[in-house]
Amino acid sequence: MSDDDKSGGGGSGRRRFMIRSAGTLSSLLLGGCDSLSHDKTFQKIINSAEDLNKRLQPALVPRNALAREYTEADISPHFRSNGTHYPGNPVYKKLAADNFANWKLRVDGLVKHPTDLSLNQIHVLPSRTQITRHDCVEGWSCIGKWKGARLSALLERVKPASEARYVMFYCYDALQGADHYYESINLEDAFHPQTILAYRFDDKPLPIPYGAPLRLRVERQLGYKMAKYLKRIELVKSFDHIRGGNGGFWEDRGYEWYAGI
Ligand SMILES: Nc1nc2c(c(=O)[nH]1)N[C@H]1C(S)=C(S)[C@@H](COP(=O)(O)O)O[C@H]1N2
Ligand SMILES: [Mo]
Repeated sequence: MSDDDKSGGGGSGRRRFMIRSAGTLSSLLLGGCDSLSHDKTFQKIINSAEDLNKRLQPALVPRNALAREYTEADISPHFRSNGTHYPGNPVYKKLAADNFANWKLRVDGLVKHPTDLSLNQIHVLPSRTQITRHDCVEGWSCIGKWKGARLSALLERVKPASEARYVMFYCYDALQGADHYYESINLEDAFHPQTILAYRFDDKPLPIPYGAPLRLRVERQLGYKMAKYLKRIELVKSFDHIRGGNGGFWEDRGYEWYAGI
């Protein structure tokens, strides 16, 4: 295995408690992935929880704190799949039928070297393997083992321009009338050691329900940040002009952008 940085972490007990309280508040308020998002009172509550998160998070989480990691014995017997389980569009179906041999990841936007990478090219980037807990905003968690290319390694290769501030992820699946799922993270999370583009799950090639052939893992945030079925990565200065302007599919439907746990 070509990974390192296996130590756990996550900060002192008190700090963790405070962070968890802020996270729990928003999880209690966030009922499920497809309800409440158009309710005005709900929106107000979410916005205040978001303010709380934004104020606590930078003060309490050291820049590179690692999300907790688990052992093989902790792995959930069944890992739930959520949101899209199998993108139904013909383009994705064709890629899947060819075992993703013709799939490529487009990386562009504010980078010096825009590029298209095949899965094989992604497999040879510096990687990391991690057993982590996935927390969905709907209130369930599963522990699973992921292996993927470090997003930092990919970014070092394409060289972000100095104006770049966020990494946008665009996916193959359409849902609820939106043409594609999309998400974003800031550069600090993008360069975090546990942020990987995962291509293996449970020591096997990433199965379709979990986002084949490539999905984001960003372990200090909730599940909806972790875009599956990746198609394109774009570095941007701001996401104001992208779809609803809130930086993600669920964010455009009322969820907070920084979904810290
Ligand atoms: N492309 C895409 N990515 C997605 C989703 C989705 O519907 N489409 N759902 C999100 C949500 S809400 C969760 S909890 C996780 C679920 O990941 P899993 O299916 O591996 O459990 O994926 C996230 N990423
Ligand atoms: Mo989720």
